[in-house]
Amino acid sequence: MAKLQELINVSDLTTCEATAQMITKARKDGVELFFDRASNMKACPIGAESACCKHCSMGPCRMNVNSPYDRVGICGATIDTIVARNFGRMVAAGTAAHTDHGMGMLELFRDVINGKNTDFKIQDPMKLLEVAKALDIVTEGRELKEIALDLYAELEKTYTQVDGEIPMMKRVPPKTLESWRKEGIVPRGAMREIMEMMHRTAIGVDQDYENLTKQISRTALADGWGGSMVSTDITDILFGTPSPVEVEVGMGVLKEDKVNIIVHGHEPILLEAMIISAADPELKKMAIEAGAKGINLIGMCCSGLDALSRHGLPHAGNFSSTEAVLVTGAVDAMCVDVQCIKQDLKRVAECYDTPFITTNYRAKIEGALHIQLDEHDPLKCTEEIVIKAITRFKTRGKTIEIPRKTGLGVHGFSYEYINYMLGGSFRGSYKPLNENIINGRIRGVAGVVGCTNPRSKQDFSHVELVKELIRNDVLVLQTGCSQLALAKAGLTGPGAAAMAGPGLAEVCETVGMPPVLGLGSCVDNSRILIAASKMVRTGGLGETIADLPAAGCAPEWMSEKAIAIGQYFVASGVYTIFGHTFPMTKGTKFEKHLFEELETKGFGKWGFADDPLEMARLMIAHIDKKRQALGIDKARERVLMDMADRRILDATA
Ligand code: NFS
Ligand code: SF4
Repeated sequence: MAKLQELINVSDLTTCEATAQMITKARKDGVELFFDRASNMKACPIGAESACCKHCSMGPCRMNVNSPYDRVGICGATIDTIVARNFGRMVAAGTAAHTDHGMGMLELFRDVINGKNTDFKIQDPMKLLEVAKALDIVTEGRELKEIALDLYAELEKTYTQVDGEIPMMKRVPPKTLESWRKEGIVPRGAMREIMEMMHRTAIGVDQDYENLTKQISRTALADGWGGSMVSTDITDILFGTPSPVEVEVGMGVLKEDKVNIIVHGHEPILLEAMIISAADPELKKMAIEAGAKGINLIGMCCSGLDALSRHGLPHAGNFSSTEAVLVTGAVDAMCVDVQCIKQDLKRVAECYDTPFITTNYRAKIEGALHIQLDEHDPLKCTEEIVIKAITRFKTRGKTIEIPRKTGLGVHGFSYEYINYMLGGSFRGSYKPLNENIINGRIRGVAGVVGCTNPRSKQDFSHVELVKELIRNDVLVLQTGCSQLALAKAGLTGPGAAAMAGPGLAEVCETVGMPPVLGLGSCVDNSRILIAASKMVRTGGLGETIADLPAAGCAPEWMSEKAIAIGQYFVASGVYTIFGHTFPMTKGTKFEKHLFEELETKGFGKWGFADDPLEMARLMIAHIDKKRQALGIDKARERVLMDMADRRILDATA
């Protein structure tokens, strides 16, 4: 163990008590975690500003981050070309991850309707009809299977369509779509957009940062309004549309007397199959015969968020806690599929005799046990994993330490449920939300999303930012690892309304909702797009998404997927702030383009801040600017005056 580790205070690495406890235990056990490596390995300063190009073997070419225009690459590429190309490739990679995941869900949907997979069935036919109708598929007087087959064929275009607009463009507010048409960025199929993005960023192709930006937006839109949106809708159709459910989160959900199985990754099929296997009476009996009180299935990261929203399944933590949870020694198996799975999980699992199993042919880990999950017969894989976990339970060592802390919160707010919750079952509508924004009780809406990162104190910025936003009457929508940060901190329960400003608190108390609404995994950011689209269509808040008093933030991001998400929010009209680092050389034309010029063209724009209170300040200032442009800033002043008046009255009473 490096000496340095002793010097780094655990409280500087995380605000998650359970993770802190496990970092301390890992140090005692002599087990290195990614926190230690992040502390010991300095980020390359040129790479951090994205000022280096290795797209051909004449290079790699490194620019000077302090005076970026004093040289060009061997081929002549300028700093703007280099940074824009690097950024474009991040967007392409992020989009590929979400769309490949979505394509997998669509294939599963096809197999279920064709009877090739009999373990699953359509859980939400109403949603199937709703999505079909939104895409102009005839539903009247037709069999569900017929409609489903048409829907499959239509949605496949999201990925494969060579030319023309993808189907989900029908859901975009008309004026927003018009601005995309004008700019030439309405996406075709994601495969085409990713291919073109990769082509245009190769040596000697597109060397105009503004032109590159168009393809960057087009690719990202093929993710948000394409691959991710299809993934969310199909997952809802297959496994049920979430509605609010109370869930326990944090490492305290591990049970000393049960067989603990962790599922970590992103594609819902593994966890859905695991839910069936964990409930299998024979396997349960086997667990009891092994001396356990039962099988305790737990999710992590986005797989976990999917199952938490849909089934109320307990969740052990976000990205920065996936190694730490193994340090408890109480995990009897960890199985993974794709994305955000640190290679070192295998080694940490070995240190604690935990079986670590990869299940997807696209994501093997050298030396790790692989049990392939066959989409046509998924239970074969998951049953085997449960048996392995039971075997491990029997031989568990004595050095188990489970942090006691858990958080309780309400999650599973689909955009459909927001509709119902605010409008009531018979007149479900976004009107009450819009009205409360117009009258100023709700100042605006913020999406706080994204990863945690060992270079940033875990959960700290997420929690402080959200606290500040709700204190200022901003309603917060959440997805991804951010949602878990807030859930652990206890801000996703109705009790959190007490921490909100007077206007937002009043709405939350009337409706009985928390001021922080968890919408699910990262592909479920598409729910935020649909909600924004509904707000525009409902009226009173402008004609495009860019007119809404709304802003987004990923304060502790780390994945290329986050960059793709950020770009589709920006292209959709949202001011989007990223924290702690940004892959951008300062003082470049490309930076100005993303951070200022896009907004003048009617899009959103990028922002950056390191401090959560500064992030909140920028977001609130933007929301207020939009309120002013809509002419509803006066209404808010009145509401605040009313509150002040009331307080004076109370004081004099
Ligand atoms: Ni999103 Fe999910 Fe978490 Fe970041 Fe990774 S789990 S898809 S990328 S780290 S939020
Ligand atoms: Fe250097 Fe140009 Fe090759 Fe990039 S593409 S490595 S800038 S020569």
